[in-house]
Amino acid sequence: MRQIGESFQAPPEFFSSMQSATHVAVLTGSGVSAESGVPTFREAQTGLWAQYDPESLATPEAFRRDPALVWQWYRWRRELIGKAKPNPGHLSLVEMEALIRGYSLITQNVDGLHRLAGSSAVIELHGNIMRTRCTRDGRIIKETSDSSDNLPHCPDCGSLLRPDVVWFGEALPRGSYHEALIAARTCDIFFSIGTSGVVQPAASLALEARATGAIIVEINIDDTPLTQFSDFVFRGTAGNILPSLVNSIKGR
Ligand code: BV8
Repeated sequence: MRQIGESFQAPPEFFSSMQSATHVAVLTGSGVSAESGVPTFREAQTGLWAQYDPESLATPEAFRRDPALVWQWYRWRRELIGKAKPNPGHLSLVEMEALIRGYSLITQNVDGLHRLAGSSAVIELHGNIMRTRCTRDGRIIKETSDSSDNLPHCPDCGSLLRPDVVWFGEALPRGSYHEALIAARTCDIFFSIGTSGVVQPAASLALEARATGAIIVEINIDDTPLTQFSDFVFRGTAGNILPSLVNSIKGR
């Protein structure tokens, strides 16, 4: 494993691997959106939400127990994310997509910032916080005003609506996860960017890629459980490292 700091140039073997790659898969986590002002998932929350652990709120049990509290949390996050703009990390991944013939962008993030940045084939493993769905039949619903209980209900069947995200204990969207697994198993290089590598099954995708001989590249500010399995580790922020990597690839 080659650990490269924020100011060092990537080694030549990194660029030769990129040049010969026919399929690159990228997995992103909340660290990629941190520089857009979106708090990372395990970062302490602020204000009213500082007393809550996101993992305790992002569950069907929490929603059953107190749907108003969970909706308040999601509305707070939606407002924050609504003001967020893609950062140089997101924009560099759009450029990388244009440089590589086969490219898959898999994200655990629910903020939609990759699409907003211009990435095309984004695989959203954990849904999208800006979408709302009916709890009865799962259809995506355009939210109207809240009813008397100050909660959004389906205009067709009256059932409670929920954010269209995957909560802990819920299965990932079958199609998205299958697509991500295929990308991990068929890529030459797998990038893991801005993720603590804790949440399953997303965290296992890098090991799936490694098992089929892919080169593993980690870009993160901290060590993670994946660091020891990575061929190249770029320690620093995605917003700094990705633009310099992509510019170096373009310049070759
Ligand atoms: C499932 C949507 C089965 C909601 C999210 C015990 C062992 C193993 C697994 C489990 C277990 N117990 C339970 C499980 C399963 C569980 C799980 O993995 N739990 C973990 C916590 C142990 N997983 C599930 O429940 C999944 N479902 O397993 O279903 C099943 C099958 C069939 C039928 C029924 C059930 C569902 C998981 C999805 C949960 N939903 N989000 C919402 O957002 O409200 S996950 C949530 O975590 C976000 O999506 C987030 O993206 C994701 C992962 O976190 P990270 O992105 O990694 O964020 P984190 O803050 O942790 O790390 C940020 C990193 O970035 C840090 O390393 C930091 O250093 C770095 N960083 C910060 N700034 C920067 C940076 N890096 C670079 N640049 C920077 N500027």
